[in-house]
Amino acid sequence: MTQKLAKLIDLRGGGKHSLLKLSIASSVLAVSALIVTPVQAANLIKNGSFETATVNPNPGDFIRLDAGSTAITGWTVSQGTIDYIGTYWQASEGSRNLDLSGANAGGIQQTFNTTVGETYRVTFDLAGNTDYSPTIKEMRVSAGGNSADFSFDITGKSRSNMGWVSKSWGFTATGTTTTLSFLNLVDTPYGPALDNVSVIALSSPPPSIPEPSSVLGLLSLGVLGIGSALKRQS
Ligand SMILES: [Ca+2]
Ligand SMILES: [Ca+2]
Repeated sequence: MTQKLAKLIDLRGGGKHSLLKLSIASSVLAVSALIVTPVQAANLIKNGSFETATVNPNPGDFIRLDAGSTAITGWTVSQGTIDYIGTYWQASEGSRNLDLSGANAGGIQQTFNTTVGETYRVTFDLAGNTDYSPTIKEMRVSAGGNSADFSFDITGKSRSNMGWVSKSWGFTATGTTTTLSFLNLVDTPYGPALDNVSVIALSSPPPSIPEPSSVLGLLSLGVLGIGSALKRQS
């Protein structure tokens, strides 16, 4: 019996046990798929960590981008200039991030699909250019006709200890597309630093997570399937 079972579940073989193998494999796959179902809502922002672009800052360097630039995948520089930071200072996530000031107050934006009346949560990581004043960096996030201002104090921070903090804000969509915008509010070359942007729909239905009983049920079905198939083989 043990030998027979071992033989039956050897998926390398072919021939008469194919149907049984398919049945076992399907059960295992079905249960696996349920177990690995992701529990986080999808980020609606493309390239929220600024890791991909048509430019490639060298380590220890950065690249200045002008208004209108779409060099950073998914994003458009909306005003002034920004610095696309390579390894000049510590990123919050991955190896690239932004100084929302290039030589002057800059901004960046991205447009994505939304549902009118739906509420969304924006999260991002904020720090500041530690090279020079102002000590307090100020920036504005806006979407759906609303905005909120955030500040960051660079006191005690450095390029290797940026002190990144996570910020969040919510808005309700007024259109089928929404533009999320980040603006530097102080006209200086040493601006707020931005990384790790995410937008999720708050009222989207929770991902399908099966009750433990239904997982057990599926497992039982799989075992029953194997059992009856074994009987048929006897
Ligand atoms: Ca990043
Ligand atoms: Ca700068």
